Amino acid sequence: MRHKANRRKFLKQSVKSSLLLASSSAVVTSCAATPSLESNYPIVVSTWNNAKANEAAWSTLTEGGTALDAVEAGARIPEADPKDMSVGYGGRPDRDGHVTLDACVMDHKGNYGAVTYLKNIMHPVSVARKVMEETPHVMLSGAGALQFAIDQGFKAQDLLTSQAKAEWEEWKIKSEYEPKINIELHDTIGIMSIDKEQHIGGACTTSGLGYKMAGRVGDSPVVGAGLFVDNEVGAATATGMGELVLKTLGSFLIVELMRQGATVSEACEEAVMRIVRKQDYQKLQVGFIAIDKQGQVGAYSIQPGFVYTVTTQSGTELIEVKSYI
Ligand code: SD4
Repeated sequence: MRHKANRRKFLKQSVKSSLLLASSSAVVTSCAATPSLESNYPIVVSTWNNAKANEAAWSTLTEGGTALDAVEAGARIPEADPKDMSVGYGGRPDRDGHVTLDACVMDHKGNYGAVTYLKNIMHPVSVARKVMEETPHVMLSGAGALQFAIDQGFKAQDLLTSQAKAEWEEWKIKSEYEPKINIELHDTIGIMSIDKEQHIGGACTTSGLGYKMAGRVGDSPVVGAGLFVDNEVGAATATGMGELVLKTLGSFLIVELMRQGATVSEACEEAVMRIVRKQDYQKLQVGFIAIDKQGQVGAYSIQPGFVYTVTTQSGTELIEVKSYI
């Protein structure tokens, strides 16, 4: 079993690293800053098949934008796309027919901003950035988030498209709530970038699980769950069943494991293992992607079918992810 062999290797490494961590605080910095052999940045990485988002992010980088500018520009692409039914405009509604959005951003200084349960605003990622930059808070929710967005000049509009409405009406006939694995292979976008200054930025945006209960908030806007960036170490983001990610804080875990010496892939695999060891995972999907400070990318998921998109100077590639099942 490959994952067992990897786990043994990783656990050995992590014991070694925790010994180091215990013996000297200076080692923490050197661990964190230990460069891997190859540098692979500027880079943009996103969950699922999000080539258009990566290309928008890449253009932003090439025009001199920061990693944060890049991930915001990237995330806005599926948010505005009515065909992407897991993000922004055209997203699947909750069981009462309301499209409610969660999003966050995090920058290389460790700043973070988020919105949850936001209705009627096409670009929650940009509102999240405004929360980060223009308020003394990190998270605004519901009516307060909407009021803030409007005060900041965002336009309120109906986000329920006729297609999403028709599917919801069909769903209502039986009203059976069952999250679907890998819906149409494009889903919540988690996007991370390293710019030419080697600064890391990340964003995550979603309409959450289709037909969720009114008021439900998932992992995507929660720091350490749907996204975490630490400029000394790397970044991670999650997609899939948010409840599983929230119970294990996978993105924070991945970054901390990398800090202690795990490779990007080992860290992602361990985050999945934390879920499968404790939770009922058989019918659910969670996928993680991560980058280290040098731009090395790793990923792992519970179920097969998860992919991610990576863009570097050599172009854009879609990568299939190894899974536990
Ligand atoms: C959530 N994690 O709201 C999001 C949904 C998602 O792929 O990522 N779907 O739980």
